[in-house]
Amino acid sequence: MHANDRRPPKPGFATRAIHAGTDGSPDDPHGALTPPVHMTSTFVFDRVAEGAARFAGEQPGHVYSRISNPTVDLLERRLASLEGGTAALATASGMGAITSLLWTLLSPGDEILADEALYGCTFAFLHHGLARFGVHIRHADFSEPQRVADAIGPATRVVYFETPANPTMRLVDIEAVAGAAHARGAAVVVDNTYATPVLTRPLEHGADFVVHSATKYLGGHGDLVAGAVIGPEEGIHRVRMEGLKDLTGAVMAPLTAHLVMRGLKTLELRMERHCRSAASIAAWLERQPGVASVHYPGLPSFPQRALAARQMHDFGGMIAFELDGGLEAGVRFMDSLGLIRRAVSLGDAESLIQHPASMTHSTMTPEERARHGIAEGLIRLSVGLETVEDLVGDLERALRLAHIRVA
Ligand code: 4LM
Repeated sequence: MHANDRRPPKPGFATRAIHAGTDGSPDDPHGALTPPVHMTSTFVFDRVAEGAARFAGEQPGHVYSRISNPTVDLLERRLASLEGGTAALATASGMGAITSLLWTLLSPGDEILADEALYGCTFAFLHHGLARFGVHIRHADFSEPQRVADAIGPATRVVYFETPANPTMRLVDIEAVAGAAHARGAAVVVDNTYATPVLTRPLEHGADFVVHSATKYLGGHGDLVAGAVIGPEEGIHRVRMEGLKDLTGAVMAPLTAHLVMRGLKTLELRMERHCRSAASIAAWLERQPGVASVHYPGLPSFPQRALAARQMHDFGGMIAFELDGGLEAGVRFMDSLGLIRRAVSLGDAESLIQHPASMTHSTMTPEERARHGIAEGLIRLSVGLETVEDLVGDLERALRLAHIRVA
């Protein structure tokens, strides 16, 4: 750094996860360390003219908490900083984020091109929601960027994917797909729920918008449902004023914003443990003779290992695997677990296990799952923060009880 450069260096990720969005002084008249939770629906205008000016966008300031709220606003500034965007919009759920964004970007006659593997309710929103309102839905195998380039047509407005994808763990090369989409004038939306901004920042690779289920790693404690959209200032303003305010109304409550900010303080720390434990559990699972396949981006056997190493800072806390004996063996095994909880959702301190075909992806028909690469016997494990030896012990005991061969 030049000796005369007085600008402070850009704070690191963990510093921003704790402080971004504030100017360094307490946001509270009493000097409280943690920001106040502004539990209010509406905001008082001094005079009618002031209210009119705020409604017209001629004067800054809050109007009504379906549009903005100071506590939610602080979370939004923090999320924008962590994802490397200029603005963010917090929502009541991940689905609230996805629906608010896509209803803003798409009109009847437009087309959305999406990857094959997607969270089940996102798939359902496309096929049973948007499709009913005249939006055309198409899928391609996004693990091959050329297939995306070939599939984009003149009506394609949005290119949409998850990386790693729920539940298959397949990755998408964000830069290559964004290049193909932008060459044809389509906006790129990436669901970054699995990776989190600790591991991948899609905007830095050329994506236009990032969406999150903040219910998962961002909140991190299994005690809330929340979502977010991050992107450019103008685009986020449109999503706020059209998608959120008038179309979905999927507004985040101030107390939820407070809880997500509490979770964010330890996000980087938690991700380190999630990644370390998941890497050793994936390697252990792969060594068991009765385990037919393990899908984890950090394994040498993972087909997209090189892309994972290039695009992700670490390999995440999610593992998908199949057992010899398929679905029937998988059910026996999951029912034999003690410490690891049978539940949907992910990214919590508690390790959670679930069966996509009958749970998160039961929104798809068996034919749709087969077409989109989701095996009926696939098991999804969200590796939590418990002592890793205890998790391995639980998995080993359950494999033995289910009569599946262990090493
Ligand atoms: C689950 N997932 O997989 P809300 N995007 C992704 C997701 O995994 C989810 C959402 C959006 C699961 C929920 C039961 C990649 C959700 C939707 O649930 O609306 O916050 O997020 O187990």
